[in-house]
Amino acid sequence: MSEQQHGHEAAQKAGFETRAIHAGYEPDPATGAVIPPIYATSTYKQDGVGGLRGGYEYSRSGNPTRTALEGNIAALEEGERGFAFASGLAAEDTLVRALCAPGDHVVVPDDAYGGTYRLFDKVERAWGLEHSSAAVSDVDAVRAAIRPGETTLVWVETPTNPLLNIGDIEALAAVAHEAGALLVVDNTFASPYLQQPLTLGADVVVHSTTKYCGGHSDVVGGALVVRDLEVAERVGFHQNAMGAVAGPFDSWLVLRGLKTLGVRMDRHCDNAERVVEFLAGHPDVTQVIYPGLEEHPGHAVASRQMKRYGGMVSFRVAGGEQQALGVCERAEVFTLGESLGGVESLIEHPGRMTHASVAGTDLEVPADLVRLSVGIETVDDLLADLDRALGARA
Ligand code: P1T
Repeated sequence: MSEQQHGHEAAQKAGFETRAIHAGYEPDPATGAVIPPIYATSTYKQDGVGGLRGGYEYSRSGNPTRTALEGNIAALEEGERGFAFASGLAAEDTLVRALCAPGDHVVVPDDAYGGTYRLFDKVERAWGLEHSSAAVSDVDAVRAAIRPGETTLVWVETPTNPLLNIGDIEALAAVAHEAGALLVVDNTFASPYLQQPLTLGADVVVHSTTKYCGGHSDVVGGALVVRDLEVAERVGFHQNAMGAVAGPFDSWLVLRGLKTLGVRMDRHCDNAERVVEFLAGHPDVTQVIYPGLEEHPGHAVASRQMKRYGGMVSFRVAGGEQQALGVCERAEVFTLGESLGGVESLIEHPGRMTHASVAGTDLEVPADLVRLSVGIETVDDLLADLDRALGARA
């Protein structure tokens, strides 16, 4: 591993925010630049055949800006190695092909990002990988879905997208390991600031860095962090062999975003808590879903494994799908759009938007469901916007 991949030794052991700002990169010895340059280069001059400077040969295989990001996110997740990809789904596909073979079986969540389920159901299945779905909040159901000797991965999101169910990472890791499978946790909703699955026994963390890691809705990216060197080798080989890498500019944007992850997440959480309180008191809201609520079935587990409960809030509205669509369309400060985790608040209708691809499957979501990505604007403006959007009947 290069010097940069490990970053500054002290930064690795420091507090979260110090690691977020320093890990993965040391000021450039030639210029002192405190921020890694965007190395917009496809190839590198060799000092004689095979005489590589810093191990760099070709930018699919390695690029210093990407290396800085990979070292940083590995330090934040307390993993052995990080890998940056062109999107969350590219990271997922690379991971599956690195760790599974045709004929294997994986357990996937029965509530997850629709695109993740579509990847397993429409792409990996055609490659020969079978899957069964189980509720991540039900450890016994996950155990029952495992096929001993065939299941190579147990795949979990926690909190899930969009229903914010909570999986007990420690218990799920034990169940996966008992059966000789690895536990993969998609940590996109929590971000490494709120939860570090590798420290709880997970083997691989997946991120759509498009979301909280990038944090500004200006980049699409993905990442994997692993804690085992053998898994790292397989993932590294496939990252290069499959080629869905993060480019240098995208890597730079995600790295810049990560530096402020801690302060952003705290404000996302503060604002989400106020939004939850407001929605819980609104007569047209039939259910508020947030792991921070005591009545949430995953509250105790979330309190144990998460620092706070995050910036995502889902709720169901009286009046069914038409009213839910109306709320989405009437909101103004909350922008109607897919994605999440940026500084600006977003609102969406999962059934028609992010989860349209799972209609008719085990993963279908309620039609009266609205999902919020609560941003870091002035919270009173967010509450007034929701009040206006909910107030008028369609
Ligand atoms: O969009 P991409 O960067 O490829 O990441 C896919 C992905 C993976 N995992 C989770 C938990 C996700 O939420 C996503 C993407 N989700 C959305 C675009 C969304 O609006 O829910």
